[in-house]
Amino acid sequence: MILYYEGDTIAAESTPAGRGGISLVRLSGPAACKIASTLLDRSLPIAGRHSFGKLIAPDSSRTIDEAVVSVFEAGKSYTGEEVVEFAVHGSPLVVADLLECLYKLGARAAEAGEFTLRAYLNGRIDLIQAEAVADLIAAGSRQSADLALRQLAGGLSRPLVEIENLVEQLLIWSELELDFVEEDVELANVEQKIETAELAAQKLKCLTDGYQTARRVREGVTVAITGAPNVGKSSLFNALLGVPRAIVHPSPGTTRDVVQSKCYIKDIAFELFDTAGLRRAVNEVEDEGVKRAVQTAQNADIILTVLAVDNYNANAMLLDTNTPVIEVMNKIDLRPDINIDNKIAVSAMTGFGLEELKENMYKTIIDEHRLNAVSLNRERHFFAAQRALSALQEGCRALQEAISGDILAEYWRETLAAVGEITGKNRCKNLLNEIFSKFCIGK
Ligand SMILES: Nc1nc2c(ncn2[C@@H]2O[C@H](COP(=O)(O)OP(=O)(O)OP(=O)(O)O)[C@@H](O)[C@H]2O)c(=O)[nH]1
Ligand SMILES: [Mg+2]
Repeated sequence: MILYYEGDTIAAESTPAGRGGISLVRLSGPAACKIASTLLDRSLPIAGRHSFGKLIAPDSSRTIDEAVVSVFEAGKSYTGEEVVEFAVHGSPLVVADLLECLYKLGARAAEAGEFTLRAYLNGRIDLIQAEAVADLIAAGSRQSADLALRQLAGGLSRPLVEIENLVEQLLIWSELELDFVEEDVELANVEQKIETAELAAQKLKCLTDGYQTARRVREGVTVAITGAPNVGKSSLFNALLGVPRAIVHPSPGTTRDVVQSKCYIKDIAFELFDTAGLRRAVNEVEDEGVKRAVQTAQNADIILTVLAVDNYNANAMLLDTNTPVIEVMNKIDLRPDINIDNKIAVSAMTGFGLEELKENMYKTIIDEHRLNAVSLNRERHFFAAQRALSALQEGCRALQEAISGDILAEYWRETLAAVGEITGKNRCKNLLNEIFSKFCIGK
């Protein structure tokens, strides 16, 4: 991953590798038009327009393909640089041939995410918008795609800029007052300053309150299915998925490995984990299965603790965790009249109660009021926002206690640095590497 901007011209296929109707090859950088005009059998179209023509290999006069060539001028392209896009026939041979020619003419192969990295470095988008591009590409549900689109359109950047503006105002007041300390000049009264700091804190709090829900829309929810052997965990796993993914058998201790698969509930991805029955294991293999089951439950967002009407007192080892637990009483078909207290009655066999269980899983984890709110949605956003919030709150307290301007200014700077980390104002190489290395080539 290249983390510094070299000003060279980069090229890559932007459509997925393989055969198809069309493949798109993107070329970006100061030499894009010069390189492209060497290949095209006619003059390049003007910026914003397209031309249909033949691409000719410069060394052999061989036709590479017929292509639609589009030109975007610097400042008006995805990367912010001069960009040329070649829409060629979707043949891996043609694409390889074209890329080879582009490299010979001076372009180099783009790294993963490098087009978007350039868009960020050139100020076209901020870091959270760049993340939104990756999220949109990876989105597995309409909900997560909508979240990414809102973020890409600046839905998360705007409130952060508002917060920055408020804190910058506080910093200006503090710094100017320090300059005029002798004259005892007060540019704003203390109430005005507290009001400004509290407004910034309130806006930040709004963004962090919806974090868990937004993160789960983006990443999905992990669900560990646990319980004693033979209660029907694997049967329930299969029933929730709608496919017989895990082995079901009357003998206890059937499942050992953790089996994982995804289902969607109201357009939110739930990653289900079927685990080994919790009991004192009868052999080493099962023992390992039980360890993995416990570990899975400890890392999950929700634990489904499964009991069965014929195994009501099964001594499923209690899991010590703060994770929300939903108790499920399975095999209700065998004894429909049984008292289940506040457990959810289901039958993995007949499908009874599954809708209620899904509804319960959804409600346990998704705060519907926050579903469409603009919120931070990555751990890195959340931690930085918490740092910003605590600096802001310290600043508020200092204001109330009439602490001197230089200490106040430090709090405001700390807040700004933390908010800047979220939007990517301060370009931290390690962070950029981490974010952009997860992109695909060509994006
Ligand atoms: N009648 C009835 N039988 C069920 C139901 N769910 C599971 N069973 C039966 O219970 C037995 C055990 O089912 P599994 O799904 O393998 O149970 P498990 O909890 O995964 O068991 P281990 O992997 O051994 O821990 C099988 O014979 C299933 O057919 C149900 O809802 N009703
Ligand atoms: Mg099982």
